[in-house]
Amino acid sequence: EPGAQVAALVIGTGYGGSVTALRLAQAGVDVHMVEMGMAWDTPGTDGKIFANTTTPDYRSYWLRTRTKQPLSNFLGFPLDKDVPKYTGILDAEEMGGIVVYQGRGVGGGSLVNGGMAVTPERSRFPGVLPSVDADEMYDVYYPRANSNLGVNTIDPAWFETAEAYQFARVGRKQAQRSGFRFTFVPNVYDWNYMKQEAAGTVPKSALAAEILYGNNYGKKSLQKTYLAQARATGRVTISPLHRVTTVTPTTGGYTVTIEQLDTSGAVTTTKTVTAQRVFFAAGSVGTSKLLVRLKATGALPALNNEIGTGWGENGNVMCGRANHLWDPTGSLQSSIPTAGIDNWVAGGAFAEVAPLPTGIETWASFYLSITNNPNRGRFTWNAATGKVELDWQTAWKQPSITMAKSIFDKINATEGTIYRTDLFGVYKIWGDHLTYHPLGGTVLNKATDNYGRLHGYSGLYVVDGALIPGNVSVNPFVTITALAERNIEKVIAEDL
Ligand code: FAE
Repeated sequence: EPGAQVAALVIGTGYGGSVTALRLAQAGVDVHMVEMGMAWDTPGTDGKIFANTTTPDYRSYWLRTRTKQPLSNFLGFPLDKDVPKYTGILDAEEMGGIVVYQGRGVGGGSLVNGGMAVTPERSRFPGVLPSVDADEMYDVYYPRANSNLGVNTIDPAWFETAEAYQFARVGRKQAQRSGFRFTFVPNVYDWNYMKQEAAGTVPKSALAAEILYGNNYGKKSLQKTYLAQARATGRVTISPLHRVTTVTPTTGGYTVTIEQLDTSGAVTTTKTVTAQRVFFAAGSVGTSKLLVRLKATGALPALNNEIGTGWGENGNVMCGRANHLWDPTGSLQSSIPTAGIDNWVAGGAFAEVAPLPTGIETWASFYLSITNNPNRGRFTWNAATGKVELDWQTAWKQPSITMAKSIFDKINATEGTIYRTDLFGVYKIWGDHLTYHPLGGTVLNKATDNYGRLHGYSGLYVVDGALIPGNVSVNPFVTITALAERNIEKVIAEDL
């Protein structure tokens, strides 16, 4: 309602936002969450809430008229197609030198991601978040995050026989023949549900190639975990299709301006509310862009000069390898990855053995590598266009390619195989134009204090992936969740 007052306003409903809302509500605070994407609780024209990865439709992309599939080509043929402009689930945000993929809707990235729930090796943690006490994280907050997210691991015996994981067994065999460490990767997908999918007793989701545009059954997205718990407190309300545009101080808190959108992306109403406290949880890109603009345009001029800096892409780079005809990866591939090749210490790369769930035999092995790319971008305000830009160049991925090659050049040499050149264009080996893991831009202990309190303003907090300085060494959402658990506990104890 116009002129409404709220105790706590949370911008965004991804990992950081969901943890924050739940813990505030449990501490007795009324919370209002504002989410620019849709609620994703109503079936579409085909009776399903989410579209399949193999058949993108109006639900698949955030306000685009043409799909922008991460794997853009197959056998040299472009795969993208026209779709109606709609407030769909996956944003392929083109930011100069990089396409940043992000989830849009209640649940944020948990709606579209692969569910890989990885806690970084403890020895690497000081390199990830140097100002954070590692003992506390590994004794308290990582276990709390894993338990609340519903993280579980594949039954190793089932893995050995499952038709849908032949691609991963081939990946293991080849990794081990080249002397690399192969590890199982935990997930928030319900592995028991997947077993039932394989047995044909329940509707299929992972085994029907659902992933990028949402998952209709077995994945425990935030809607089923943190957000369900938050709603059950009775203290949390969520407004989907509402986008925060401005936050500025007023007596007793902050005036927050919010635009209501229709499903074409048009603004139908503009509202203002007064919030005692505001928690920025719009994701690394969303939070950083908002704060850079608010600082530059005078809404929050006292924010410090660290705002917008220290952004990284978790060193993401993709590639495929061509296998021999006698090494098929299977026509049925689960869309949920379950394993990785760990060459972080020697080569700076951790590679997920990823599925290519096309429904046909491809003789390809596909990998998403997370690498120790040292390059960092920054967000800046362009007064002429009235937009925030990201300073990042595609060439800055070269270290990532070199690190990924530390794994795949060796596997190719051992196996006598070559890279695929048909997945990202014509004669293009490396998917170096994109990231799934934007991190940083409002870094902990720099733009904020060591618990996410923004310097310059009391009552303003950053609680999401924007706090993490660019790289986690593994998939990021467990670390984002655990850090949010740590920070909100401190804020509740000291600030309320
Ligand atoms: P996030 O989840 O992005 O939530 C931010 C929310 O804020 C979104 O719902 C936005 O729509 C909303 N928002 C933005 N701006 C506004 C505004 N102005 N007003 C209102 N709402 C706004 O942030 N990570 C893993 O650990 N394992 C994986 O297997 C994995 N796979 C991935 C696969 C894909 C295709 C993608 C795109 C990501 C994947 N990730 C994975 C990354 C992971 O989803 C991501 O790090 C987290 O979702 C980030 O969490 P945050 O809370 O920072």
